[in-house]
Amino acid sequence: MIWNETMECMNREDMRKLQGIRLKKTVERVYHNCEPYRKRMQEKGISPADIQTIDDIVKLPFTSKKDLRDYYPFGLLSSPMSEIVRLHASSGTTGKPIVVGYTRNDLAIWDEVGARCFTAFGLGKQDVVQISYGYGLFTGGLGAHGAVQTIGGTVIPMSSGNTEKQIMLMHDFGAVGLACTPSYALFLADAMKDSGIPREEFKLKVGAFGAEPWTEEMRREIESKLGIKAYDIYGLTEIIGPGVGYECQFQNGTHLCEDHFFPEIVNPETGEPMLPGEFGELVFSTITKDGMPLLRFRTRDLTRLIYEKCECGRTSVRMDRILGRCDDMLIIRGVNVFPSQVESVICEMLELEPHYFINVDRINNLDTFEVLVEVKEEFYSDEVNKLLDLRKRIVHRLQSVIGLSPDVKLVEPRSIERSQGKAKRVNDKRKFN
Ligand code: DLL
Repeated sequence: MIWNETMECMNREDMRKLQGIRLKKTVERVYHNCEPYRKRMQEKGISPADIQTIDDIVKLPFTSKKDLRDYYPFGLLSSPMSEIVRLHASSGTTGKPIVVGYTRNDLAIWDEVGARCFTAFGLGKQDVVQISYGYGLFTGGLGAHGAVQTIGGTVIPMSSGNTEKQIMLMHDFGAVGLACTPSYALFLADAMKDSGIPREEFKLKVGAFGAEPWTEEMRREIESKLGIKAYDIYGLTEIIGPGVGYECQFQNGTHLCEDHFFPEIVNPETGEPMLPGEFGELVFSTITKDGMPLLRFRTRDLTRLIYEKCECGRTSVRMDRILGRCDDMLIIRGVNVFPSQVESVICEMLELEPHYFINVDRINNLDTFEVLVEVKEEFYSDEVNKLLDLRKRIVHRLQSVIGLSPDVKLVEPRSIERSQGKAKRVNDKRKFN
């Protein structure tokens, strides 16, 4: 099922024309209503008249997370406060959060793109959907909430936490859909097992998982543990929240709502555009928002864009899985390491649970790299020799994938702390030296 066929299946040429018209309007809006943007454009020697088609986008200045911090809280709004009906914020690792203001029209756009996602996941008005993303300033809860209501489904506004109750209501209310982070989905899978309620008594079929990077191996793990289809949903606060992109039934890349959010891929170091299909940093311009439109926002997310038509009939550009964030990348003894590489190795090994934690430190000027992995119950009590052999195999696999041999520690089942929202999987102590 497709929610908005006109937009999701528009031919490429018409889409580019539409994007051009919308970009032009947005540039005019920010130029006349938002001083920092006007100043930036003047500094670059450009005016709204220089933006006629979508190809002109490269003339525009970038916006960074730092800009959102510098103009905290409302400096980047392009609408008066009287038009802003909602605020959301995302907490950074340091200091003040990033704040986004939405007009009524922006909330309607958010509902619309969210409805595209949940429709693509196969959900509709007959379905009960449990929303276990956190409600509040985080966009996950309320974003998914609006989406499910828009398609006419029944929302269980659970929020995260209170795991036993999650399982009880999922069972009693007959939830068919579950929306939460992939790491929390795994946590709920264990809780479901512990509850003693047989799987056949749950109606759960579909998951809408996002807000953190996850791998194909993690998807398989969730799908088999929960017995559902696990779909990827992508988004970020600065742009709108969940609903910027979603997978269709072919689970072959994330379709982007490019009639609202125009994507580019640039070299993360130089900002130069990459060639179509190349990996780099994802950049978005919102081309329909009123409250806080952003031009060429540097997401720090690393991926590539896929322009081939999808089997589902949608023509929208797709995004490959997020490899990680530029700033998630660890450099250990000079080697670039993404936590997702560790995750894929761990998830492919039968004896391991899909939970891990990476510790990095620097001792005597040498980087240390430790990976804690949880061994499954049935393998943990095995003989020491077998565990030693398992450890050796993990080190070997990680060495061949990453090019570094970490110090692997096998730990007891369920000893690594579980998360109810975005998982924290790395402790890099070097930063505090
Ligand atoms: O995480 C919005 C969201 C909520 C998306 C619920 C999906 C579901 P922020 O807290 O601003 O917003 O974090 C945005 O999270 O730049 C990515 O690095 C990461 N992220 C979000 N979705 C995905 C995904 C929400 N599906 C940041 N895959 C983004 C990988 C994701 N990373």
